Amino acid sequence: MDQFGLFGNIESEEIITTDGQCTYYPNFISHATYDELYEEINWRQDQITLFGKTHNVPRLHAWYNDNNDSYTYSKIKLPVNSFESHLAQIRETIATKLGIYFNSCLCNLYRDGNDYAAIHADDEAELGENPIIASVSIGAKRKFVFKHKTNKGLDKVSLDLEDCSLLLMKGSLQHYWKHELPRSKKIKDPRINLTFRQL
Ligand SMILES: O=C(O)CCC(=O)C(=O)O
Repeated sequence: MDQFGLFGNIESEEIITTDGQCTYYPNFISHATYDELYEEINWRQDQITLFGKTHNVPRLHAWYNDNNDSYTYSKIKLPVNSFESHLAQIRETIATKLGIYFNSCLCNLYRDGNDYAAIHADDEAELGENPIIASVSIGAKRKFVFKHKTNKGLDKVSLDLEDCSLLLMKGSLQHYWKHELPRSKKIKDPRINLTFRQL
């Protein structure tokens, strides 16, 4: 059972309040479900072509959507999967605690610190004008960095994404800020990231 109701006190920290909003919720989900999610999610290794060279995407990923819609980012078209038990349970926890119901999830598996997400904004047109994205972390603690797109006077903002945490990005954040999960060779353990979205 969730410890907090929809309007209860949830431990949180404001990370960005200028040009969009980003809030960090440590200990958001109560159970570490790494093994179950690892088995349940239909992971893919895709390839990406940059400057004429083809590489493996530096992580595994998978796409889930209620309406059978596929998703394309970085010119990679991800086939759709249907929500199953553990992923659906985490979606319910988010709906109960934050009052937001998501119809989609982009899942990422970072096998160790060599896997990463390059700097980008989640600004695909299908996500709408001001997307709300709830990003759940399970497994190894990883650093996450925001960089403002135009205001060079603003410092980078970085935080550690801990096991069982949730990062909520909303408002105009994707218009003004890019984010990345840098490579970190010291990290040997895997991490699953679930970015719930509304398509
Ligand atoms: O793994 C993460 O925390 C970030 C993933 C991400 O940036 C994305 O899926 O757009």
